Amino acid sequence: MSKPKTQLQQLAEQYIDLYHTYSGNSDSLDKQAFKKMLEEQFPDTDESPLKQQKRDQLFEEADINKDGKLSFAEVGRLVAKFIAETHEKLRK
Ligand SMILES: [Ca+2]
Repeated sequence: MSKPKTQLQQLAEQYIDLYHTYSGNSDSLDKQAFKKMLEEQFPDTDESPLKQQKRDQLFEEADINKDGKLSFAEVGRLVAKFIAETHEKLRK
């Protein structure tokens, strides 16, 4: 019988699953896939023009190598930032 997975191993697998839900077989997220991810993972986000502008800005910031798509590592940085922000909020 294999050992139960540690919390960190489970977290890694969940992130990998999440990423591939939106990247499909392409191994990167384009703007459309990124939009879908934000809509589904943050369902209470409104769709005002301002929010769309923010989403585009978020995409540009996350796209470190400026190739117009988000790699596994680029989305990982965004998720790490989100986790850090959530942690900050919870500490208050
Ligand atoms: Ca990129």
